[in-house]
Amino acid sequence: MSETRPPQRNKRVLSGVQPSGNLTIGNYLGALKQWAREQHNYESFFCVVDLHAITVPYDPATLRAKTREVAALYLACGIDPAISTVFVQSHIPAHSELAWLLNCVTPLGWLYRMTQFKDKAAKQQAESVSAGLLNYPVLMAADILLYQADAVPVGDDQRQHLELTRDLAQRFNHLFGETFTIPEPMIPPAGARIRALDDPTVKMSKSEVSSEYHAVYLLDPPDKARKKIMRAVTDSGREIRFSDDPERAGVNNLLELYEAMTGETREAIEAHFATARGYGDLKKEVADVLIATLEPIQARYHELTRDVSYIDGLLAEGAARARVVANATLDLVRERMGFLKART
Ligand code: ATP
Ligand code: LTN
Repeated sequence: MSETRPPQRNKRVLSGVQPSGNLTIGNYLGALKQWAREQHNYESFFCVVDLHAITVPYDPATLRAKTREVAALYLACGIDPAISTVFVQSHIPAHSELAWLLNCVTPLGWLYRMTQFKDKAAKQQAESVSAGLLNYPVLMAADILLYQADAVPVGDDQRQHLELTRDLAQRFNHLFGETFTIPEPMIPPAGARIRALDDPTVKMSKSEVSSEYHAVYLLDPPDKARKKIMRAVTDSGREIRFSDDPERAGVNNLLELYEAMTGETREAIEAHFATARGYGDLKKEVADVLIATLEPIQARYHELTRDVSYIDGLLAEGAARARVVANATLDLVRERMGFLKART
């Protein structure tokens, strides 16, 4: 008897962003820029993870508007819907169903340990922290494992969630037999953890905005983006060098932004700024590069959103493609877990 082998397929990536606010330059450099590059090397699935965005208090009308906006920004940042599958997570019920099934094989201790849960829970009244916030990483694991993704391009803050996804996939495979591909994190060498401009001790975030000068948004007009960079918190020194010193985190962050946007080496960047007169010169150049980075994204965004039905149509096509892959995995999971098949 000949051995049956799984059919050969291209390596896959899957990733997503929550429609929980305005996309920042951190989201672009940590995630979307990698997606646009890797879509040429992998069969790619990019979803707007709306089910994740409801794990903290939110407004329904804003969620709906942001879901479309985030999808349009994926395309504006260079995701090509002709080669990548772009869809909305809640359009594929398999995500919620697999999340439930995986919840039943996830030890609670793994979830209580997650730093994102601890951080986000600490910011709310204890009684208003939802069970969904605790289960958030299980839903993320379901997103990834449904598509049998080989790699997951994300920023550095998602490392721990990826580790949990891998542990969960291994546990499932061990309990029920080989089912899931074990995914690898794909974290960019530069720009994986952009810090807040108003407080370089914390991550730049789209939903936790401490002041008007916290983040540069992808849709900020050029003068606003420039003003935010010019006001970025630095220190009282003048040396323009990469540094791990927490006292110098502000300047380091500006240099990392420059590094991630230009793709130049750290040596070349330090040499370039060796003759600068002070942080003002650095800020001016970072702002120039930033505005040049945002300009084509914004132009494409405005072009794409002239007709909202265009985005909705693409999302329908994306969902149709994603559904086939997701349902095939879900069928296998149901069988492995011992569910009786419904007669059709
Ligand atoms: P929220 O504040 O709503 O929790 P967020 O801004 O952290 O959101 P997510 O939707 O959670 O954004 O993340 C989307 C992607 O962007 C993830 O891959 C994440 O790692 C990446 N990312 C988010 N913030 C940054 C940042 N400051 N630097 C680099 N990458 C980031
Ligand atoms: N938790 C992720 C968002 C996310 C995600 C995913 C990322 C949800 N599902 C699947 C990669 C793959 C975050 O960035 N906060």
